[in-house]
Amino acid sequence: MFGVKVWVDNRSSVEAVYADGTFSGTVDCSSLTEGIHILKSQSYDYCGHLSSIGTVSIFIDNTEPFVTLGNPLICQTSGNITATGSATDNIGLKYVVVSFTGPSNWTGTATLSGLTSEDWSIPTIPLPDGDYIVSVTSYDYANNASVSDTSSISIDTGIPMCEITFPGGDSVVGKIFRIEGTHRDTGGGLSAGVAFIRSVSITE
Ligand SMILES: [Ca+2]
Ligand SMILES: [Ca+2]
Repeated sequence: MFGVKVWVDNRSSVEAVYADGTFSGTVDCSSLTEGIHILKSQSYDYCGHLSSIGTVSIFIDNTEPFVTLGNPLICQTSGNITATGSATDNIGLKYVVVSFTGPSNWTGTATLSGLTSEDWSIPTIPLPDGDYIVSVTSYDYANNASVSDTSSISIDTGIPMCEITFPGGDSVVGKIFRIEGTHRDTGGGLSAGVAFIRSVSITE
């Protein structure tokens, strides 16, 4: 019988998988308090010989980080989008991932800045027109993850157009006359079609 035992502090051990001079396994510390603990390992052989106990100091972090999406992304008239926000953790942030889901998807890792690494931002990214859902996920060094509230954004680079189609130019009209026109737009703003102005009163 030979193998490796791994345990935390003085609690019950788990048997680690031994293979080719290395060992690996999973240690469940969900019942332990946050903070500093000692991870220990010891190997044993067929004759019952025991190795010295190896120790590693670990910090158990069960607290999820917190992340927010900063600048309100309501309606962008440019397809070049950026986003900023903040994130915090009790120990430290590992990274922040930002995702745009819509007509074209974009996912990238934000840049953390500031003395406390609490501010994040993404570079300017080009996205085609349409409606997008933006979400931000932060990870700490223990791989605890936290997702921000999602935000919606409409990217609309299409400029609306409006023109009078009736009466035509140089028309002779009475005091009261009918007017017709069309408006068109792209990018999720006005919908294409024909609009009728029901009544207009013009005074000098
Ligand atoms: Ca944490
Ligand atoms: Ca538009």
